Amino acid sequence: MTNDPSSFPSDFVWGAATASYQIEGAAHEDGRGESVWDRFCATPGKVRGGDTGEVACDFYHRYPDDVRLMKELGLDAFRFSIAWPRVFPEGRGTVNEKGLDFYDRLVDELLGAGIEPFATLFHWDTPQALEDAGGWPARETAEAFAEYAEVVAARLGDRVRHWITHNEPWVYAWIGHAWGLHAPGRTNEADAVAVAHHLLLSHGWAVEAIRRASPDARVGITLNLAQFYPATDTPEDEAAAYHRDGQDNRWFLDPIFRGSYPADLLERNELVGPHVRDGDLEAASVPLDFLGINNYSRFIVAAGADGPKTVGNPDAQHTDMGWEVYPDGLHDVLVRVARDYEPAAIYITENGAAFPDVRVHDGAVHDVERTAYLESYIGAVGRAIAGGAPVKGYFVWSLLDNFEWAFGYSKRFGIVYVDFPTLGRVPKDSFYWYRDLLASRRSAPRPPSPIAAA
Ligand code: IFM
Repeated sequence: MTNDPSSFPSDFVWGAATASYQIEGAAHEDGRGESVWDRFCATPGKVRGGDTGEVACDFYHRYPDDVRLMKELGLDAFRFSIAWPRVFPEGRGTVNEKGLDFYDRLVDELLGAGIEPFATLFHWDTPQALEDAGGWPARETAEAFAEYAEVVAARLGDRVRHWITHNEPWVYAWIGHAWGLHAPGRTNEADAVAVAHHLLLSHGWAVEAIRRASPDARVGITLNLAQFYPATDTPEDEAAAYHRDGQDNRWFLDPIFRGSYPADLLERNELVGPHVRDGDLEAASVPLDFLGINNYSRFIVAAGADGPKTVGNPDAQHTDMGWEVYPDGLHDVLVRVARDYEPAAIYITENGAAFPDVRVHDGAVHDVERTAYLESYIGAVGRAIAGGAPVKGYFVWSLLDNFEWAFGYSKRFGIVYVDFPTLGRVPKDSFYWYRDLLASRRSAPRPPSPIAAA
């Protein structure tokens, strides 16, 4: 059996994850300001089918029902993000109390249901006013983020114990600023490097701000990490894989855990140099309580005439995102990060799969592939724990089908199906599988505690 209960500690946290723009809707309610994603969605041709997050899953209004679903699922924890433009409609300055009130209500609802809130401060919805003033390529945005972190932690820190500063800074920096496929849609490598630096810097400042406001807080950052495997064992392919690992993984892991950028990425170091001031890397490497890891797939890399190139594995199963299903990749990345960076703790803050789900005649969603995916990846987590990785929790992405960024509503990641025309929720078979897994963990026999045995 892949999911041996004994490989998961009894205090392992089982959760589900979401993000503000992807589920909340209520884009114009209670004083929320415009975010870069509102602007991006309103720009023709940027998001598939012209979809937007205006309504999304309407979680803003339906959260009590969704928390009831979470309770039925048996979640220990729920990961959500806070929409910065709800709290500061103009990015900084006057606080919008009604925006904070929403998260107050959500946190109380979760705690009332016995579910631990894990709050992410930034899951990509930068206030448009800050983008207009220079955005993340400008250092002032990092300062604004630290102010925002302090205000939110002061309001919620008496009840929220787990905080994540940023979600996937690589994605926000590169896909949003070099590739132009995400908001704010810039296409400049130098901007992406500056953004990454300011995200790292603001992360460090925010950790301090959260701890000032809430001394018992446990704070971390979430990175998208994947293993890069050389296509062959030639030195060229090995070097190509190491290079890609540097660009995507080490460019964030090294500053956070070692206080330096990886020296082998020469062009990147030239670009970042002008942005790095004395003390920045000390700030970015503030000791953390945990590292969040989002993982979905792996990459195979070969040396090419124009540099490293990612090659596919046509024999493997792929999800609706075109991502290879490769649970060993999660195992390998966990073991490698634990060995090379020794984080105090790791949470898998996202893992899951999009498949083209349909409701059949009985109204149910028989998402056999997602269930198999989750089972195999959770099995990989168990093996990584047995191999010494300090993994303390796992959050499935996602609780609900939701707005999948540039793909709009065309990709379904939820374990709960959302019928977008009616906004009705239909738990999929994977929901019931996850519910039963969580229930079986709770009832699994535990080794006698040393105190009881003494
Ligand atoms: O939907 C996203 C999420 O916002 C960040 N991590 C990856 C998910 C799937 O693409």
